[in-house]
Amino acid sequence: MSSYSLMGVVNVTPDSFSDGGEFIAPSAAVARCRALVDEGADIVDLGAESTRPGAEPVGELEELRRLEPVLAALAAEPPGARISIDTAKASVASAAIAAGAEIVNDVTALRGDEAMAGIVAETGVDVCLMHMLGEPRTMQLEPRYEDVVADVKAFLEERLEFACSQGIAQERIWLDPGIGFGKTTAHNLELLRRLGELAALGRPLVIGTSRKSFLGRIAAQARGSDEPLPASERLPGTIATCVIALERGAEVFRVHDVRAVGDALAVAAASLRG
Ligand code: HH2
Repeated sequence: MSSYSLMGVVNVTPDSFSDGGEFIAPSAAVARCRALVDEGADIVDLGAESTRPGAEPVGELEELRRLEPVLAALAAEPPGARISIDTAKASVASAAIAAGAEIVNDVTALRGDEAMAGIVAETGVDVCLMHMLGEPRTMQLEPRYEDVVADVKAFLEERLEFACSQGIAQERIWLDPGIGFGKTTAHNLELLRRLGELAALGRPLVIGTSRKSFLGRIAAQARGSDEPLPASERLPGTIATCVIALERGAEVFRVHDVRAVGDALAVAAASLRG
């Protein structure tokens, strides 16, 4: 991996928190993948089940129905970036890998489907293991930690060990603190501030702050307003947090706005290098 990678988000969903419904038509999703690659995405992360707070789970058949035409079109004409599949279901990961996906982004960190670890091990793809407290439907109801960074670190360490015990090569594993997944604004900020403690685990760190609601809450507060900024106005906060995360060792940036974040990270990286 170069010093960092840009992972562009493509949500083939009717209900994602920032772009739900925009890319549910297969042609729109495929066009979005190609546009994000033009913007500089090294990876496109395709997902067909929203994990926003309060989201209801999507069945396997529906998830496959949304993804299959998109995967087929990308297999017929590869987009020029690695394809990642954002799913917790082994059957969906398997279909995506058969169509050319090289990364499994599992927000349950191999806890959602007991067949997932085996699929990842057998196929030798990369896998992102993310921390989440609880499940999307309920995760924002008063999340509590002893010490959020220590708790997330212990979880990721345990999941890393589990993945290796299932035959997944350590070099294939990426880790993600799961910004916004069962976390308050204070938890998210502390994870960002102390990200170096997670980088010490020695595996590439993925960070996903893009357009998340805590950014809208902080910016609104600074303006003296109680009304959080909408997702469409959270790009400045996304950039600020990505730059901080880069400085603290993150390597993969999962974002909706690839061009803008890419430009910001290029300048930040050049400054950090001196
Ligand atoms: N965040 C979301 C989804 N998948 N995967 C990783 N590894 N890290 C994240 O932070 C992460 C993720 C939520 O964002 P989005 O896909 O835009 O929304 P939704 O879940 O509503 O589709």
